[in-house]
Amino acid sequence: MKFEFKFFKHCSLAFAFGSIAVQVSIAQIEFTEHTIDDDFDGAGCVYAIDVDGDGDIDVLGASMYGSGIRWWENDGNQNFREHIIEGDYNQGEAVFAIDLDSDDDIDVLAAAFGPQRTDWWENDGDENFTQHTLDNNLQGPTDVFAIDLDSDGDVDVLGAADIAGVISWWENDGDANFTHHTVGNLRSAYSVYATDLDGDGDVDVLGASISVNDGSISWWENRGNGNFTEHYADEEYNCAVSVYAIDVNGDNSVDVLGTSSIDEENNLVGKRWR
Ligand SMILES: [Ca+2]
Ligand SMILES: [Ca+2]
Ligand SMILES: [Ca+2]
Ligand SMILES: [Ca+2]
Repeated sequence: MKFEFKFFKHCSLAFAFGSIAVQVSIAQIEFTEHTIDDDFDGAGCVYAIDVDGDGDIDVLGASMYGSGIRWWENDGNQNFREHIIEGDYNQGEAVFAIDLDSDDDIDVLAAAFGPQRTDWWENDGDENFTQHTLDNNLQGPTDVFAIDLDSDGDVDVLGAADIAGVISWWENDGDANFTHHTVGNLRSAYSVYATDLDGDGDVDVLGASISVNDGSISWWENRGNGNFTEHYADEEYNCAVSVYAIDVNGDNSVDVLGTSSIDEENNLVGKRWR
């Protein structure tokens, strides 16, 4: 089976799942499809950032079927050249990129479900990447994200793990040495995101559960010193596969978006349900 990476001009999000919790109507915008790569088997996740720091946005991808972790270099005119970050990386569920070690270049994070790996790749400044293991104990990792969660000036890592049923974070000591902590338990955790949800200045955590009968969109209030208190954005939201948060309606409070892989009649329609 082949999947393609495509992008849609003027479009920031494309959903492929059964339902979307918040719908935003956009009038009179036309989208033109462009293919970035039509030969990336098992395309499982995509992210975009200026990987090489030349002022244009590049694309990263993780493959679920053995095509590894790759990035596509933008020449400035949206012609993309493929680079392999890691060729041997099966069941890649997630990819994310940020300057993780604070040396002013973009590093890469990824999670692989079956191999039970969460890794990061250090950029040497010329987009030569060296793999580091973040965690190989957490069962069934499904997502990875990074932000300064403890407000100490360095970027920490967040992860969701389906089989372990947990939302984790790894504390950066400032030299890219990471210590594992648990944000909270979440059955069949499938997606993680973090932002200041309650407007008190610290970063809170969101998680989506893909559980068929016990799914939810949960969030954990950051209470400081690595303590988190669980709340629900939606306690009964089965087969949740993705969560994100932003001020959708411009009222200066952050709203939550989620996607589910079931339709209103509880039929499974999502491609990634397991
Ligand atoms: Ca670039
Ligand atoms: Ca870096
Ligand atoms: Ca930090
Ligand atoms: Ca907060």
